[in-house]
Amino acid sequence: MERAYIGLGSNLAEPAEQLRQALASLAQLPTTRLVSVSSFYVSDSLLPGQPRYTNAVAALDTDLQALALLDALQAIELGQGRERHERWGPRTLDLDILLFGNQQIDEPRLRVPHYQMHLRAFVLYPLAEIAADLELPDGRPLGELLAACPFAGLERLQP
Ligand code: ROI
Repeated sequence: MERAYIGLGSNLAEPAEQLRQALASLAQLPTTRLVSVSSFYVSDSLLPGQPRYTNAVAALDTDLQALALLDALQAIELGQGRERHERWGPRTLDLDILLFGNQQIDEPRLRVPHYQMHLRAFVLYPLAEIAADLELPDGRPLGELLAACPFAGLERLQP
């Protein structure tokens, strides 16, 4: 069994509702337990001209292999109307495997840890809420990444 951390994001069609639906689907995954969920956070898109994103992070304990989990996450995205037009385009739902235990995965379909998580306040701050003492597989403490990534621009929603 591995502890996986999933980044959730949406900037279309009632983003907070999209996240709630996605969390309900994560809780139903086979051989998987939804362990904890961060608050929801709103922030501007990293790309100008897009609606603002709502983001959160969830912790799962799962017996699925990483690629099977990726398949399951993509099925949830599609089930919630995700359409892939342009890369980094607006989306109803984005589910990213941020961390998968201590595994470092480098495959065409999946890189873990997520290659930009250390730069993204909308990933690091919700992650810290549910896993303050986390270390990345390379040994870097989450607190060190947070110290280099200002909270500025994140708005934490009341649960
Ligand atoms: N910006 C924010 N704030 N949140 C996201 O989830 C997000 N996802 C993206 C891009 C377009 C890079 N910007 C984002 O894919």
